[in-house]
Amino acid sequence: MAPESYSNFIDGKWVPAVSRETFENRNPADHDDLIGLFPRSSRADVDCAADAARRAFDTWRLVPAPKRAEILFRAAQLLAERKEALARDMTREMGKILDETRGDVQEAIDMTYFMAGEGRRQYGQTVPSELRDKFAMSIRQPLGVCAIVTPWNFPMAIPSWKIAPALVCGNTVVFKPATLTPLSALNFVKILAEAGVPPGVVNLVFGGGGDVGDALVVSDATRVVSFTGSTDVGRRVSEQAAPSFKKVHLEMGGKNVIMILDDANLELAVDGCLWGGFGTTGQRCTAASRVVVHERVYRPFLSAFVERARALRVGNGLEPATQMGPCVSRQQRETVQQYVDIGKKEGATLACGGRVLGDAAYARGFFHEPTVFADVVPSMRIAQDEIFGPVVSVLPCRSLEEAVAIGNGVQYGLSASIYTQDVNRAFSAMRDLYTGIFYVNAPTIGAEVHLPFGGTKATGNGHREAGTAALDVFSEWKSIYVDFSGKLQRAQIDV
Ligand code: UN1
Repeated sequence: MAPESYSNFIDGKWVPAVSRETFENRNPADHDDLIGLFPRSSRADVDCAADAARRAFDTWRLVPAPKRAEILFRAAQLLAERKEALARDMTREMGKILDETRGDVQEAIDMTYFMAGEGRRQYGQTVPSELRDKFAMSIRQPLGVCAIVTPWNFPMAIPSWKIAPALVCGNTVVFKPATLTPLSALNFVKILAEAGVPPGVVNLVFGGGGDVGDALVVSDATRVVSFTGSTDVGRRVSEQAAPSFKKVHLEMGGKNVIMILDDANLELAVDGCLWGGFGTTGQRCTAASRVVVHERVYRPFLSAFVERARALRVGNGLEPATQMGPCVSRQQRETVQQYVDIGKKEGATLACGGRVLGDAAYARGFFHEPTVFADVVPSMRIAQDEIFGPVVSVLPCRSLEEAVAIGNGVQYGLSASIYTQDVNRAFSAMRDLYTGIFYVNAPTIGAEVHLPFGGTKATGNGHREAGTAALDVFSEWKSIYVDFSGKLQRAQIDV
């Protein structure tokens, strides 16, 4: 049977790439399973999409925000109705277990409802004027065409974090999803169209970063670029966009820390580290890839954690018993293998895992054992680099101060967490960890859609997505002065 062939979505129509070229989408748990062929697009396709988005902006920006929001509300309802099928498609194309892909779709539902609510808010300010018979106020205005470039690890949640606020603010969109997860992107855009998003308002262009992504970033038509992915690519996006002064929102790497103090509830901490470290096979920017443990509880923590990591059931995410799916691709698993070698060479203790799972049941997928390195020193690369796989580094510490210093001692600043029963120490760590997100007695993952999401240092460039903070990415301020005195009134003149 010929594989299913999918199209780009430009100006409300499903169209192949101008070149007619395609790429394959395969299941990482079973690479014999070909999900479909998707357009390998290029600059010509991006130009068509950007042009459609530019034209659509002229009318979409004038649709009242509460009306735009009604369309989002309908989209959220459709997502909720089809949640199970969407989650299954997602597990099939990127591997994480069904419970997690259900959570991914749920985040998209939550974000779309949340932004639908913003259609009736988007508050500005009304302030007293310096002058009599004059009003002073500010409103949010849309910027135009937004380039939305998203990763494969949250194939529907992250697109929704960007597209829903972009639309409710009155912008139009050209969306380039990761080549590893095109089906979930297509499912999301189909639902938006079905909910009533007019032609040209959301355009979907499949293809690689070097072709489609770069063309979008440099296009004269795009006024915003919102990118989630690696720090290296984010730096390139930033450089390419700089000459045109377009707004760039970057959400990049993480090397997140869980700090476990000597008074922690260890059972809870072990659970948190397991979920934070190996959820999504460690392929989250919020993954708890470092665990810093007070020396008084280091040994008991380590043995309990290793025992639980060893017992994790790895397999196809579509099977209900599976607790951890495959790496998303062969390349991603190779990166994991390289870091296992690096960790061993650096002198860390391989406490469990460390091997590719390749025999019988695993032969057709990109499986890797859950891996724990112990006695890790902060300067080691496994404690510094974002690995994006099922590898957790455990480091000993002697005090809260040392834990905080280790926590801050990386180039990233996304998420951090502390396990302690002491409210004073929890608050002081919360203040001193220079990250965008902080958790107490919970792992580094699990951010909710109505609070700002993002990080400091090499994780971001000062913006946040999610919550009302996202409106700041997708709108800009206009200050308005209305003088109804009927005569010349002069501000900024000494009287
Ligand atoms: C990501 O890994 O890029 O907080 C996003 C979390 C999820 C989102 C992660 N809600 O872990």
